Amino acid sequence: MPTRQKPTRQKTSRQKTSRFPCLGLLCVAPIALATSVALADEIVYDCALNAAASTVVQSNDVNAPFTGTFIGNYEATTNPTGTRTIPGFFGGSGNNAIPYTASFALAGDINSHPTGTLRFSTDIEALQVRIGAVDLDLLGGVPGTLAATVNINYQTFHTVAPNAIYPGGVNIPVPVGNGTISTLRAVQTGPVVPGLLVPQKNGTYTFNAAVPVDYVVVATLLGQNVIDGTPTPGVLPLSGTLTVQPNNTVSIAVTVSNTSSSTQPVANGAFTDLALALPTVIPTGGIANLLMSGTVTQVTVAQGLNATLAIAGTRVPIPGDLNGDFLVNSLDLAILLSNWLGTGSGDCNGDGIVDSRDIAVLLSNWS
Ligand SMILES: [Ca+2]
Ligand SMILES: [Ca+2]
Repeated sequence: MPTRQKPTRQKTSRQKTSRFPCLGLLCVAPIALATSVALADEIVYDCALNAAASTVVQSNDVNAPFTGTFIGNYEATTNPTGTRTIPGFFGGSGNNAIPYTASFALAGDINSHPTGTLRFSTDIEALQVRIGAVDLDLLGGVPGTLAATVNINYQTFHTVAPNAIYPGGVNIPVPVGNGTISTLRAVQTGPVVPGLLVPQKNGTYTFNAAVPVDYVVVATLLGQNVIDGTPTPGVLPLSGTLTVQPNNTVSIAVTVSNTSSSTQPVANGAFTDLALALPTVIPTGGIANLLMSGTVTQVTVAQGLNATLAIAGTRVPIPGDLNGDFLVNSLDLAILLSNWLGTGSGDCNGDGIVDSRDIAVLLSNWS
């Protein structure tokens, strides 16, 4: 395929030097052309992920320490048979708040089919690729669910209804349902990222690029938004193979392998009266129904991302290319002039009239 690109370039150069139309009103044209030479061999493709053929395996390890108190769900009028909590091994009375320290843990893999778009610009002659406008939904719109556990540590207490003793000083893992990661996006920040195209066989090129992105994560744990979607700067490393195809398309196979870990403060992390079904310790086999209140102050998220992305790209139309052959030349100029002061084809800037402003657009993209 590189040899396919060459004739286009040579043709382009020839047109620049010998076939430029000489019109009186276009005497500034050579300057405009000179400034466009650097981009002459750049071909821009709008690209989209093929979700069915793309996979993401996301390994998660989310940990959020928190402290607070819990109390039995007994209530004299509304729940008189509920659990009561009392400090110590025995004795005491009433229903008492018991201090605890704990951590939420959320771990496991989420498999998804990602969606998204990005823009590839290639310059086959210069062996360069430029990557821009990356916007990937790594979950493909389908929230991922992980089992959540609370590891809880407290001073010795006992319960009534059921009658049970909870010796203090040990970590008790309690399954507490699911955590959900509802959003995982990577959105490019900053300008396009250049990469080197390394020619392979059969019109394919390999490349590597590190794209600066904001990762946007929304995660819910026990009904609380513990990661609220605040963009977090990161890097999306892309390694891939680009194949230039006929019909002005490209196919791109990309692999992503990345690990990250960060600790963020949690704003508004206070919660009250969260239902906690705490298995009894002595004797085992029962459930104490507690209401837990506390404050989550920070969350640590460690993630591994392994993805295979299948991407298809279609060449972006060139402003001023009025006949759609991806060249801007005298054929397009003829179309423009045939509609002079009219509307429709030739109105390159979309202002409703074909005039000298459109000539300027056409010339600035002259092949
Ligand atoms: Ca054309
Ligand atoms: Ca116009």
